[in-house]
Amino acid sequence: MSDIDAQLKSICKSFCISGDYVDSEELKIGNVNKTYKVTFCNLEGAFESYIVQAINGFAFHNPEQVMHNIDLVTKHIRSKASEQSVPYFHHTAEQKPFMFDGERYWRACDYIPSHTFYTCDNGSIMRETGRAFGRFQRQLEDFDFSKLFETIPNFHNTPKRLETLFANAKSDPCGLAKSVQPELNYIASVRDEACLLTQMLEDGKLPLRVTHNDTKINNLLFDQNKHKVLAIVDLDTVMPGLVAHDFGDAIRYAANRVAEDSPDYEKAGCDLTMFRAFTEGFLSQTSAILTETEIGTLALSPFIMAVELASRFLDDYLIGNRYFNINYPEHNLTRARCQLALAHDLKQKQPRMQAIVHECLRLIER
Ligand code: GN1
Ligand code: MG
Repeated sequence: MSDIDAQLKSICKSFCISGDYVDSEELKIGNVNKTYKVTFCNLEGAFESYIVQAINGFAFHNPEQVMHNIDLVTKHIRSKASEQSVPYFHHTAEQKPFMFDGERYWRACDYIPSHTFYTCDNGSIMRETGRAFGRFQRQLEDFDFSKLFETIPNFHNTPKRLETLFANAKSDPCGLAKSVQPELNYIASVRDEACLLTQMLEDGKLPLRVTHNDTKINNLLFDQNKHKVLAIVDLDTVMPGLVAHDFGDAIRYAANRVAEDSPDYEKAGCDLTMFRAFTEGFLSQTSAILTETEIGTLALSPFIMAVELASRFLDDYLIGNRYFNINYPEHNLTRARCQLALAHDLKQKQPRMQAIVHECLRLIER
């Protein structure tokens, strides 16, 4: 048995998972944590698989708080007995949803056989994606967000993200700032607009809610027929936030014509048919709970999320790739350029996107 197999076996035993260890496979998903699918053979001879993850301690300084949030939110959602659920996390003999091996924090949840999308050009899948993230908002509408820790402080504080980027561009620890001057100039030129959500929150114009904060379509598990969402996963960043963060991030990722890190970034852009489908689904679940001001921020939010994430990728590139997992040295730069190309396109499409939000709303209210 390899070292990693022995380690995963022992971690699963700490979570009281019984049966004979069969094997493990590293899943190359997510940009932050390390993820394995681990299979056991139970006493009846059937295979049962689990997702075992090491929480990235650089991104999450307090994994116990991350698991506290996940525990509360998953219990709340499960109590609603909706058709759409969340994964079940196993507990140790001490009733903890995590274990610390002296170096890293680990957790284990049931593996759910399902289908995952990474991009989407199908209207009904996109509508279901909007419904799923909207349903998540609705399921948590009566949850008191003050029970949650802010596990990554200022996660969607765009002004702070930009300040960090410009400060690191100035100190320039790896001598790369000059090579990304056009990207820095673009971000500086859209600074006010990109900071609008944070500004409105500070001005008391927008309410805090419980938000997922990582609403990529690949964080939804679809049934094998690919029609319905079975579960919403990756609850690491569940925190108090703005509805526009979840809406905008979902569009930024799934309605982009190319992948988030595509080197073909001149092709990046928002597919408005997909935007409309997502918006229809999302508002079908949330129109009754959102304020008029919140609805007014939806069309701009994908632009804001694209600029914010571009600044995070660019910042990580400038400081030597310390936060995001990368597959090649310029990976973060490619990601940043792709997000900026998308932002440029989203800015031009603002009037049409605003009109689509209002058309969808009229359809639902009719
Ligand atoms: C990270 O690791 P993953 O893919 O779940 C990041 C998100 C970014 C995303 C971009 C904790 O999420 O904020 O939007 O990459 N998560 C954290 O793909 O920083
Ligand atoms: Mg995530």
